[in-house]
Amino acid sequence: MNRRWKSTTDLSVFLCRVAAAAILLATSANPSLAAEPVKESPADRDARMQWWRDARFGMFVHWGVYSVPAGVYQGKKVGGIGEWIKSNGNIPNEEYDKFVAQFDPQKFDAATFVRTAKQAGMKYLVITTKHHDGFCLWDSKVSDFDVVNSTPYHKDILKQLSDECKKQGLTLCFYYSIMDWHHPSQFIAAKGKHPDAGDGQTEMRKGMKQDYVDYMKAQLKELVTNYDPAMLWFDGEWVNWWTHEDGLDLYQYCRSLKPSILVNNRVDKGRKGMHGLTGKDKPYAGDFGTPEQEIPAVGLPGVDWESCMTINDTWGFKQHDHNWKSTEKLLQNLIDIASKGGNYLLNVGPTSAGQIPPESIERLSEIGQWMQVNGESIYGTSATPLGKQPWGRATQKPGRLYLHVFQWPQGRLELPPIANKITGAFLLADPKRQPLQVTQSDSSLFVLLPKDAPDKIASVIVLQIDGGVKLVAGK
Ligand code: FHN
Repeated sequence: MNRRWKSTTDLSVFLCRVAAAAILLATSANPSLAAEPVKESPADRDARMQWWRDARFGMFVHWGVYSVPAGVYQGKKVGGIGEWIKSNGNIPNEEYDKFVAQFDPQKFDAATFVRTAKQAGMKYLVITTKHHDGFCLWDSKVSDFDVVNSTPYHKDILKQLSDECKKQGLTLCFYYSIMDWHHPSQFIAAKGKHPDAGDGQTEMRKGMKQDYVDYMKAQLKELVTNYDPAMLWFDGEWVNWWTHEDGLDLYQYCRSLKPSILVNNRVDKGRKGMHGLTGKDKPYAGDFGTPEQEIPAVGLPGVDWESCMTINDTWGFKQHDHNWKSTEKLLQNLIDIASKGGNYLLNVGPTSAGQIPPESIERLSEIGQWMQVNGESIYGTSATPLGKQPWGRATQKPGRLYLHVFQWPQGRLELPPIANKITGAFLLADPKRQPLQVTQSDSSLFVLLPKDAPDKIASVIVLQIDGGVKLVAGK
C-alpha cells in the first residue's frame, strides 16, 4: 500500500481539479463529446483508491419495481433472479407499468437502512439507481420513468439515502445499468420474446445509439452532481452495441464529472473469467475488477477487485427465495476475500415496502457483532503470502499479522515459518491482551492456544511482527 500520497494530497487534489475543470469545459456543451484521457500518477491513483481499499466490506442494494412482483407474475413463480422478472417472465411495458403504479415503499426509512449497513461493519453502500429495467430511483429530469413521477410514492429515494449517508458517515456509491429495457433506443429481437420484455442481448435501434449515450451521460451528470457518489458501478455492458471505445469514453466522462470518483471495470466491454481488468483491448477502462458470485482462488494479484455476492440466490427481492446462506458462510467469505486482498460487496434485496428482509438483517447484525470485536483484522488489511491454511486464513497490516482461525486446534496452532521476528501474540477478542506463547525457529512456528476458541466462527490471533510478512525461503 502506498502511503506517500498523504504528503502530496493537497497538490494532487488541486491538479485533479484543474484537469477536471478543463475537461468539463470541453465536454459540458455537448455531453456526447469524448472527454480527454485523465492522466494520473500511480501515487495519485493510490490516493483515489485509498478509502475503498481500506473499507473491505460494502452493502450492495438491488432495489426497484421488480420488488413488487417479487418473483411472481400472473400467479406463477418466474424462474431466475428477481430483478430479471421482466425478461424471464416475458412481461411487456404496459404490464410492467402496473408494478410501477404499485411501487409505494411507505416503510422505507433511510436512517434505518444506513444504520443496518453501518452496524454490520460495512463502510460503503452501492445502490441500483437504474437496473436493466430502466426504472430510476431518483427524480431524473430526462425521464419520467422514475420514482418521483411514475409511482404513488413520489419521493426521491437517492436524496433520502444521500442525506442519511452524509449524516451517519457511510460512503454512498451508485450502480447504473448500461443495457436499458425501457429506453426507446433498445428492443428485443429474440424469438418468442415480447419486443420490450427485456433480454440479455437487448439490441440497439439503428441511428439511436448517440441519443442513448447522451441520455446516460445526462443521467450520470444528475447523479454525480446532485448526490455526490464516491463510486459508479456499471453493469449490463455485454450488449453487442457497447464497445471498448464507448467504455473508455464513459470512464473519462465520469472522471471529468468528479475526478476522485472510482469506476468499476464493467464500464468497459470484455469482462472475462474472473471479471478482472482483463479485457483484450488495452488500456482497459475501470478501477477495479468485479468477480460475481465467486471468490477467485488466489485473489487477483496486482489488481484491485471486489467480489459481489448474494445472501440468498437473488439480488432483487423474491418472495419464494429462502435459500439464505449462514452467518458462518458469509463471515468466512468476508475473511477469505480480505485474506486475498479483495473487497466483499454483500447484497440485500429490500421488499416493495422498503424493508431489508429480516433474514438478511439477522445475518448482518451477527456479522456486525463479530466486526465490532475483530474489525481491525479486516479494515485496511492486505493479502499475505500464507494463502489458504488448514485452520483458516490470514490478513496483515504493517507490524501485525492476523490469524483467522476457523478450525480451533487443541494445544497449538501450526503456521508456516516466517522470516519476521514475532515480538508478541494475543487474541483480538481478549480485552486484557494476555500474551500467547509463541515458539519460532527457521523451520517451524507454533502459537500455544487456550482450550476454547473465543469465537465459534472465526477467532483472531494477532502476531506482532517487524514489517510485512515474509515466509522463510523455500517453506
Ligand atoms: O444482470 C445483472 C444482475 O441482475 C445483477 O445486477 C448482477 C450484480 O452483479 N449483475 C448482472 C449480471 O452480471
